[in-house]
Amino acid sequence: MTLRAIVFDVDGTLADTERDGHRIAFNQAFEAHGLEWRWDVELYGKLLAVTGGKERIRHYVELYGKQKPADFDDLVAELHREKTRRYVEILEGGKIPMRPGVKRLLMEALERGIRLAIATTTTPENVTALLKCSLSPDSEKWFEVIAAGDIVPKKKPAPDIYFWAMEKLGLNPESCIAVEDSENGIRSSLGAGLKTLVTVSDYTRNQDFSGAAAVLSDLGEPDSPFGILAGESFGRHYVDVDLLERWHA
Ligand code: XBP
Ligand code: MG
Repeated sequence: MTLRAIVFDVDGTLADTERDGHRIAFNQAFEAHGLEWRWDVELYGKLLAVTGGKERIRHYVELYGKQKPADFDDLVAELHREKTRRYVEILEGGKIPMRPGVKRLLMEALERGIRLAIATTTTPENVTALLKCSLSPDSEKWFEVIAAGDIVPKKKPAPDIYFWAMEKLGLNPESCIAVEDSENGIRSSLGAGLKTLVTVSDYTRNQDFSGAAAVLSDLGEPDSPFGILAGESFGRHYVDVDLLERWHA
């Protein structure tokens, strides 16, 4: 079957956003609300087991026995709004670059008429800001479908966000390939029936990627080859549309 579309995850895949982006923004929101909660690099790695920022805050409070105020639901919602504001500010500061090969692959795909989409659990404003600040001011329109955040109630690892994106694209999962960085992400994309390429990030390197078409360090560039953690790279050293077609076939 012909490859018609590439569906990208965002956090960890398009850019390394978690440690120096989302994590910092959560801590800033806690501080602004007079809370002593702080997520260091290691703790945040554990909390990433739960996708979705609001869900992650709740999980932390449950797991670490933090005291819940009576208006806990409102607090979570307000903390998360504040966190989103702070995260967008960080992106606007221009300090979170796209990962190697991302811009090159996106542009090649567009030139070759391969359709682009996004399937992420992060908040839609975060995606827009990342694309605008770190990729290109007009890059939101490179993507035909942006499936993000609470648009489906069940976040990754549930396949729902990919089902939603497939429906909007009007494509079968067999004609698409997903690019993910995490175990939760690949469970979601494989669950929806998409072949999946994994580019690992620091937080996800040791996770279980069984079922992946290949597992790489990153997409690579012509002058900076990817590392292969699993799968076949057909003698190639950076990911382009031809290589995606090989994995997809
Ligand atoms: C990663 C996530 C997100 C972010 C935080 O999403 O789980 O929840 O960590 O963003 P993906 P929000 O890898 O699917 O892009 O606070 O906006 O949820
Ligand atoms: Mg991810």
